Amino acid sequence: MSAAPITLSPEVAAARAQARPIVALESTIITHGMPYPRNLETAQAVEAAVRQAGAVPATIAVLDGQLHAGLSEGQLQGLAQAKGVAKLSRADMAACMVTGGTGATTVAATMIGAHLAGIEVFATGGIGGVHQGAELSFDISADLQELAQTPVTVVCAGAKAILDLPKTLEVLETLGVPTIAYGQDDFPAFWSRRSGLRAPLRMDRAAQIAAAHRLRAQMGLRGGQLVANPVPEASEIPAPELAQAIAIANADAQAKGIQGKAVTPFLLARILDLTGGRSLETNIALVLNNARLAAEIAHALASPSA
Ligand code: PSU
Ligand code: MN
Repeated sequence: MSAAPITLSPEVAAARAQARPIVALESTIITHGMPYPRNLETAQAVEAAVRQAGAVPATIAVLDGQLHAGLSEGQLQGLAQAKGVAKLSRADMAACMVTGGTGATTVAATMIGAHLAGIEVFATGGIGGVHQGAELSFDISADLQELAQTPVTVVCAGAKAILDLPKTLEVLETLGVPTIAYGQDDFPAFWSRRSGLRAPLRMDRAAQIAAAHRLRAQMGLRGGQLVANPVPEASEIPAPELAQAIAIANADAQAKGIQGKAVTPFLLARILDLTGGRSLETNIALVLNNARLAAEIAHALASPSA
């Protein structure tokens, strides 16, 4: 069999060889989730937070046809400023690579890249899920299916209330994805600590999350785990304050006939506008918080008892 079609940065390759903790990071948040230059500053700060926690960051992206785990400073800067970068999921990753394209990886594609690189933990902001009105549009993110089949533990801050959260939890249950709230009973809702919905599972320690990851593999259970880590209290925007912006953003998307891959980036940009940039500060705080928890889980996985 030929080697996995992924290029590890020297730092990631060394960490793999020495079985040191590594945290994968996605790139769609950089190209489609935040405006320049905050996207670049955030990507750099998240990598720094992972290093500070004693793990190695591995940002995943396709650059000129090459799938990378671990980007150089120059590669990260280029991606943050590039225009027209593709947003890649399971369906279009290989096509982008064979045509020499450049693409940012969503949660689904980052899980695939992480798994190819031998990385078991991945930190992001929010995952894709079931969109409001999905009973008509059928818009359900491929992230959910990926969690059901690729063995990577994904640390997020829950899912945004731009989605239909009860339906998102239902689909995760149907697919057999362990959905674990960290340190509380409520499923967090990205900018808000609470969604008002009880999470199916709760864990209070990174070591437990790592142990469950290991045990699932030993039992031959397919797929990963979803860890929902509430945004730090000081940075949260309570759900009622966002309800109006979310309603407007969803109505605008419908009125403009936004479809497919364009839906999530459209909603994110619209909410940023409608909250006068406040949502971005919360977004940055929660990604950093997730990077720290992911590093703790990576440490636990790298220790022999896990
Ligand atoms: N949700 C967020 N921020 C994001 C995304 C989702 O709060 O940046 C990005 C992630 O990369 C996620 C993708 O995997 O959007 C989901 O897109 P879609 O809904 O088209 O599957
Ligand atoms: Mn979609």
